Amino acid sequence: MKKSRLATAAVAAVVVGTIGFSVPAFGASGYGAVNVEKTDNVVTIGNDALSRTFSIKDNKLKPGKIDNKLAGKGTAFDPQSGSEEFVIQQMVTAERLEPKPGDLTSIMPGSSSVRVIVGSSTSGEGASAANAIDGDANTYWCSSEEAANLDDQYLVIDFGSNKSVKKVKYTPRYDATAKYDCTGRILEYVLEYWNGSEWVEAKKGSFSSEKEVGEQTIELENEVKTTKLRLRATGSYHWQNENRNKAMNVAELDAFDVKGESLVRGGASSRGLGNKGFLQSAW
Ligand SMILES: [Ca+2]
Repeated sequence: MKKSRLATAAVAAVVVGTIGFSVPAFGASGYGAVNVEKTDNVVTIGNDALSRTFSIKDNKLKPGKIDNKLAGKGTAFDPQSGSEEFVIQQMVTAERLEPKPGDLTSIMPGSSSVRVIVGSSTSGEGASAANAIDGDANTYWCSSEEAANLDDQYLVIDFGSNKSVKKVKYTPRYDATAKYDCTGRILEYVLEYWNGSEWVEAKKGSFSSEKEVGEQTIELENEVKTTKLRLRATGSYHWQNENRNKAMNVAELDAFDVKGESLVRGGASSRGLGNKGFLQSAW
């Protein structure tokens, strides 16, 4: 059995291609416009001259009956069972920004790629979301400094598949002068995991406020199985008191299983996903 992977959005085009004629030519031949109709799991494409049905049951595209209406009754053709079949695969839908040149633009469902999704990013240069999981403590992501509070600020790590998480390590932004006391250093946090339908609190607590203390560990009492982790700040540092609790920064965030293996950096195919859901950079 021949199988091809198709994006749902391209099914109509493929269906027409499978029929073996072009829509404009067929439509202009005087036998009416070509209509595409879908009833339950059957798609019918055709006009007064010719039509063909396709089954899309079980997310598979399977060519069905060809009906040559011009030749009169009895000229319908049913392909043999299993003659040809395509797998229909849904594309991921997401709000997207236009990608920069060279960036990847779509993510296959079930991909093993690790993605980062954030509530916002500061307009400051070099603070993109991808920096939070690039393995380099010298690069960082920081949420918008324009925010009035921390309510809409978060960083999600999407593993792309189910993982068992036992601990998480957070490293704040570092600066040679301020040390770890940079804008958005997280002082109070809530760590949540996705249970398939909603976010569930895994742990909340405080990070050290010592300016010399960098990487800190959140150890979970019991491992949680999840596809996504979300880190939210409920308290954060700013050198001006009035600007505290408005931004959060992450130089590095990593999650580990019970054996201590990184769930973010474990695979060579890991990727950073930027603001609002498109891949910003690869490493
Ligand atoms: Ca980094």
